[in-house]
Parts: sequence; structure tokens; C-alpha cells
Amino acid sequence: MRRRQWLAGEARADGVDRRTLLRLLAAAGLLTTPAAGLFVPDRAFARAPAAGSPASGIVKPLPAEWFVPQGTNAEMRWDALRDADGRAVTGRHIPVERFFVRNHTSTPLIDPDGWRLRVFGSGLRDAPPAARAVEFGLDDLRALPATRIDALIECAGNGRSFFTSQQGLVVPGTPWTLGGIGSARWRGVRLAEVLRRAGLTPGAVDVLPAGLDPEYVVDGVGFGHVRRPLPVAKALDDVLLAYEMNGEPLTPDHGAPVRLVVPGWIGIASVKWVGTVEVADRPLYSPWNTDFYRLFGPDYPPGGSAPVTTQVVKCAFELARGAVLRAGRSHRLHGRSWSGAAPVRRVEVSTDGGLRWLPAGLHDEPRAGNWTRWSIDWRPERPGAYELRARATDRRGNTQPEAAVFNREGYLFDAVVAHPVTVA
Ligand SMILES: Nc1nc2c(c(=O)[nH]1)N[C@H]1C(S)=C(S)[C@@H](COP(=O)(O)O)O[C@H]1N2
Ligand SMILES: [Mo]
Repeated sequence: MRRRQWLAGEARADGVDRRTLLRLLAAAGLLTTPAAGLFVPDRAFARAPAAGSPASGIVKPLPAEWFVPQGTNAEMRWDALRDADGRAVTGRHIPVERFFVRNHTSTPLIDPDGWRLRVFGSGLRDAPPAARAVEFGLDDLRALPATRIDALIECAGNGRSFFTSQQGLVVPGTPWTLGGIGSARWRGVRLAEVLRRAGLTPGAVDVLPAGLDPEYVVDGVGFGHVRRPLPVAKALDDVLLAYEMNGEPLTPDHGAPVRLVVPGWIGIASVKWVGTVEVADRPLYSPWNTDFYRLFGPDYPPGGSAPVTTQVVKCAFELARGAVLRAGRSHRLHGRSWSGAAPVRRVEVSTDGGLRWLPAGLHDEPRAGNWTRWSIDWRPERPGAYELRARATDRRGNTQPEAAVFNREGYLFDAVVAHPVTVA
């Protein structure tokens, strides 16, 4: 229904209807083929200050041993999860200082004492259009029943660079390898609890959290604050308004004082620095569920797929790409696998370029919305170049294909990734 409304130009995207937006984008040269729907190319995502400089807009230090700079973002290095002797340096969760960062603009510094969450809209009781807002301070949220969840945050574009390096396809945007992901223990109050106290009505359909970071502007076109509607069903299910990450108050880069955590869904759903939540009795739209974070391409409907929600299946080795291993001795290969849809059922590893697959031993109780660590022993006898591969399958039977289906923005790369190593 949302897609139909949007395409028919009936939908409202925060005051900008689709026809106006089309005109704006065309004027700014941001539109390729109007017939193919809205499309914001490269520069929407790729224009970024010099990598690794303070101009990244990220507050925490980004040591080169832990991060790959990606403009306004910082990618976690998977090989940094092991020390020189191959010992694990983290548990199941990623320490805050090593956690990847994905910012559309820059990290804002927000005074927690002055901060308020405003909840408003036509989906609340006694709410004439936007007249009444219910406000919560940080202390108010902390006084409500607290919930803890272990959850991954993973960018929809995680793995994007493999569309190019493995499949020869050109896609715009941050060229993540596999480090646009992290797991943490989040503590906060359920969004359901806050919505109930704000006077949620049975007529509510969509919930729109918006961030307090600077407005997102591309080539002079303003898209406003980062914000993405969430159907009320998901909002009431397992979404958290988190104020703690791994047992400490949230840090600026990860959304202080309060962010959303939307388990299993692409990272953009987990809006950081949330300042307002609109609750509406009709579907809501923003650029983040219309132009961005939909799948466009020959395998998708004209005008794009429905907004992307759940994450796909992936694996990563805790090993540098191009690592050198000694011949004639046994190596324990470590990695992690995950799926947004269901717990991981099994992981298989191939050390011969995908001919033979052996089961890896799983080290965690697989859970939906989190990853499972695994390992497998490998004793390469002959020196030379090898390609390692890992392939996971979840309990719904989702697994990793040899090639990912193309989409123009390079989201949801789920194919098996070849991991080159040298045996010497
Ligand atoms: N307000 C706001 N929220 C945001 C973003 C942003 O730029 N602004 N980036 C989103 C994206 S695309 C991702 S992948 C996650 C990243 O969360 P992290 O930086 O804590 O790892 O935050 C999401 N929430
Ligand atoms: Mo993202």
C-alpha cells in the first residue's frame, strides 16, 4: 500500500510530496532515469572529508589497528578481534571503543540534562494534529522498567565492496568490506512502554523517530534530519530506546543520550540521538524509506522494493585479508556468522575455493539478531595462494548464494565472500 501511495504521489514525506521531491532532485541533477523512480547516485553517500582525519566528524579515536576509515564512517577491522598469537581480544560483544560508526553527517554533542524526547502525532489519544506532545527526560526514561537486549547493528551496505570486487558491478556508496557491523548489550526502555504512556491509540500505524544530528544535505538539496518510519507492529515488538551500551551510558558516536535499537533490521532503523517520535494514524514517509534503503534494479518492481527491513545472512573470518599462514602446521580459523531473520543453524568452511565444505564448530547458542562465533582447524601442507570461504545457513533455511542479486545501491550483500590467504 505504501509503495502504491508513494508512486501515485499521494504520500507525504514530511511536507514534501513525491512530485515536488522529483522536481527538486531533477533540478539538482540527482535523478538518473525518472521512469526508474527516485535514485540518488554516488555523491549522496560518497562525498566525505579526508579519511581518518578529525574531519570524519567522529568523536572517539580511530586507531588504524582497529578501524578502516570510510569518510564520515569508520569500519571495524575483523583481524583486530585477534591478537598476534591468535587469541580473542573481545567476547561476543564488541567493546564500545572498537564499534563501527556510520554517520550521515557528524556526531552531535548533546547535553543529557537538557535533552527531551517529544512524542506526538495523530496516533496518540487526545492529540489534535501535532498539538499535544508528551515529553520524557532521561530521568523519566530511566525510571521506567528497564530491558536489556543483545543485538547487532549492521549497516544495510555492509559487504557492498564485494558487489564490485567479486561480481564486477559498480555500486555507489561507502565501500564497506564486512566491518559495518557490531554486537552489543543494550539497556533501555521498550519503545512500546513509552508509546503506551504517551497514549498510543489502536488507530496508530507508523512511528517516525528522528535524529538530532545535523540535517543531511546533498549538493544543496536538504533531506532534513535522519528519520525513518517504522510500522507500529515492529515498534511494539522488540524495539528499545537504549541509553546504555555494554553497561555504560551511550557515548556520543553511538547515539548519546538515547538511540533506537531495532533488532534484526538494517542499521538505519536504529536511529541515533533520537529527539522526536511521531506516531501517526496513517503511513509515514521520509527519504529513508522511499529513495534510500529500498532495492532498485532489474530484479525489483519499477519504483523499487518495499522498504528494506531484515538483514541477510553473512559470515566473516577474524583474520586479515591476505594473511600469511605457515605451511605444515595446524591453524584454528575463527569467525562469526549471523542472520537478521533467524538464529544461525550451521556454518560450513571451504579452504579450497569452494569445492569441499566442512562444518565449523559453533561456540555460541545461536540467537536471532545476534551472531554465533565458530572455529575450524586447517592444516595446509603446501605453500601457495588459497581462498577461504565460510557459508552460513539460518533456521529458516536462508543461506548464502554464490552471487548476490544486484541492486543499484549495493545493499544486502549476502553472497559467500572469498577470503584470500597465503600459505608460506
Ligand atoms: N540520527 C542518525 N541515526 C543513525 C544514523 C545517522 O547518520 N543519524 N546512521 C544510521 C545507520 S545507516 C547505521 S548503519 C547505524 C550505525 O550505528 P553506529 O554508528 O552506532 O554503529 O546508525 C543509524 N542511525
Ligand atoms: Mo547503515
